[in-house]
Amino acid sequence: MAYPFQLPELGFAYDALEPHIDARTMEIHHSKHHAGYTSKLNAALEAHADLHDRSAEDLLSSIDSLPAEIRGGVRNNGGGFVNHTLFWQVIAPGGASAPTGDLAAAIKAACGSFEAFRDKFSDAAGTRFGSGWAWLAASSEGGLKIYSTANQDSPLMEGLTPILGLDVWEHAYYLNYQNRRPDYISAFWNLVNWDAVAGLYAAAG
Ligand code: MN3
Repeated sequence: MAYPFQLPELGFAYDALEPHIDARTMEIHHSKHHAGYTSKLNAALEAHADLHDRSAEDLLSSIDSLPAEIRGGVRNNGGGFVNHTLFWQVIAPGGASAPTGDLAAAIKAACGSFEAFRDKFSDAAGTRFGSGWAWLAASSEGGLKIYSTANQDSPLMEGLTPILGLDVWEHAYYLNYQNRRPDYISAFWNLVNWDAVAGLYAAAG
């Protein structure tokens, strides 16, 4: 997908993730926040026709080579566009509770066990100060990195492919969880679409 970027549709209803993520939060998150990043990304790129054939992922991967006057706008809003597009892909109602196959083996190699991976990811999400994301990201060699970024920064900006992300901005959970970010993180594990994450991992190699 290239300019003009369009807000992707959710693959499920706003209330499909209840009780873990409530319908009102999903509606605002998708139709207001994600829509806002999308329109602001388009606005940043409007006068730069030479960039109109580039994917948002490609723009983030080469963020340092973009014109200085739009670098911040693409970093924040291109990041917001791409990060939320991924987020809606990797959460779903009623998925498998754990990965299988190559992804399961890579997680075990990186962390020792699935439980240890979950603890490490949850810790990254819980300790990110302020707004940001927790990530499971893959290198082109198949290695995995578990960490967090600030604001809308993407693993693409450091040459990694994000395959699982958790939004820990307050707008992602505040209506239902208020200040209880750890409860939101715990609930997230009920929603991970491991088939989608495995597909992204296979494509990243
Ligand atoms: Mn968000």
